[in-house]
Amino acid sequence: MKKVTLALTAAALAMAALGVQAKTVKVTLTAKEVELPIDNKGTMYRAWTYDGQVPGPIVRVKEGDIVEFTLVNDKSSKNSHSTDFHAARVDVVKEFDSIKPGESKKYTFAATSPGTFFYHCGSDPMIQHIARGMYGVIIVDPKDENAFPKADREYVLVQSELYQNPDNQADMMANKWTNIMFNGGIFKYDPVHDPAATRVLQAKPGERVRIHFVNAGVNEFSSFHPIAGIWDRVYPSGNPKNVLYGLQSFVVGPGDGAAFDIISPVEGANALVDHSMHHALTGAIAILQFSNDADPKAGKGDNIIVR
Ligand SMILES: [Cu+2]
Repeated sequence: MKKVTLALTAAALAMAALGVQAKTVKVTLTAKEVELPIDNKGTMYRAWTYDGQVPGPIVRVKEGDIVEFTLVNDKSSKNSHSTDFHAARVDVVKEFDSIKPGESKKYTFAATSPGTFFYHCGSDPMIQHIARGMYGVIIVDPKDENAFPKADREYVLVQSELYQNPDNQADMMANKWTNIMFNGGIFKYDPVHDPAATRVLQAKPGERVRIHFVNAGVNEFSSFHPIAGIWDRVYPSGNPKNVLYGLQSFVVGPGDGAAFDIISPVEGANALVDHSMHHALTGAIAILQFSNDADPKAGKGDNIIVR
């Protein structure tokens, strides 16, 4: 308890220095080892997850918030787990260390930088904990609500690699992946390459669509490109102070993130891909369908990740 109070005080002081009234946001994630589908046919995979989902739940806070984070390692787990938030500035040894099955751990950090950040398990061997699915996205919205042009819709996409045998670390170290996935599924949002796919991303022509993109890796870089579109703006790390205009592709390395804005003047489809072709053609394609009939709820609120 004392530790938490001290950490809170330090975080509050950091925010006071920024002249920000800190709000405390409680976030709890539970490490769970479960079977999950990795394609549209329902092929199951022995995943390690946060809250039984890959990617884990989206954590969304505002710049200046104090995040009071609790990790629970479910008692059914067979492994120790941990959480590394890229949006945090803390002590790696104290805050990011592992807890055993049945244990829980709390730490606190100040969300001082706005952006689209990766979070992941850092327990040994980290390559396996991430590759099996222990990753997600924390979005820190800027405290200045006008820092970004307003997005009409937002989507989260996390890129990752599929290693056929989740117990084979040697294959992970040797980069012997078989598929590249968005949001934990092969061609999850691509009915063109997989007729079993039932989901796409949706928007209307003229709308500003913001893709919060994270590359969970574990090894491959992503050359993220909208086929038949142009990124109107790209914000490296998702920070509104980092802005690039009119890009065809932008490279996001393993463990990195960025926000991508796109606007289509016409109805029709764009295909969001990792333009490294052996990545795209093994699963890293997501259709963004622009239609005047787009579902008004898609890409808003809790629907910014299409499960
Ligand atoms: Cu883990």
